[in-house]
Amino acid sequence: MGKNRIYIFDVDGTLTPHRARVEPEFETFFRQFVADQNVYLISGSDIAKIKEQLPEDILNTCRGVFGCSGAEFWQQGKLQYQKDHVFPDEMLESFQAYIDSSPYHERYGNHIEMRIGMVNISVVGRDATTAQRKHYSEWDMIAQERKQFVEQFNNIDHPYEASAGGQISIDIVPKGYNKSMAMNEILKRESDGALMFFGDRMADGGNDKPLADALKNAGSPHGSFPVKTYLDTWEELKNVI
Ligand code: M1P
Repeated sequence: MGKNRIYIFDVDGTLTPHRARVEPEFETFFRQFVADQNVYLISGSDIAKIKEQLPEDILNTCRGVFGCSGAEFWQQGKLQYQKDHVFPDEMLESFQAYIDSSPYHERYGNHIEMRIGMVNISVVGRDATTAQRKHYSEWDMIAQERKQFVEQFNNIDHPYEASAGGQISIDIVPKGYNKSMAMNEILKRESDGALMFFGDRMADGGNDKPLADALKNAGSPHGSFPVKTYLDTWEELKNVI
């Protein structure tokens, strides 16, 4: 492999099961991969949640970790920058109204989470257990509640955008505060880099799409690899080493 190949990984659904810790066998493989290659991570989650999913030695061996869809950047455990934003009260009230009016009636708490540069909203709530998450996610696959919210929200003429990254929630960011921000930040540091991005949400409305699109527009040698689970990621990476 060329020395300038730079790997960028989404976390949930790409390196780990959703909001869960990395599987032990993949962890062993990935620890070595990160040691041998140039790796960046990018998640819609904040650094506290990323640390619940991946061990700190792996995070610290990465060349950098972007949290909050790129609004914060960490290197070797040190914060490099944060790009925060104050969301209008009326918008937050409209999110509460949306949650209250959902036909999905189970609610488990923590429905509107403020993060650096973004808001994460969830009808079932971030305090849902794994089983409760799965239940909502299966319902949502049929009801398409999140997809419809994202489409409607993105059709409104305002300086905000929505995407669905994980299983149960929607991320809202100021327009452009999405994962595509990472491309320029990485190229500033790796000017001869060929960026290879792995993500599980590259379809319309997914939070990996803006970065996949930015890399496509930037053209060769950059590229994206859509995966469905960490097992797909593992298979792809086995071909690299
Ligand atoms: O990193 C992907 C997503 O992970 C979580 O999603 P969910 O709770 O819906 O599975 C959230 O942290 C979300 O913000 C993030 O995009």
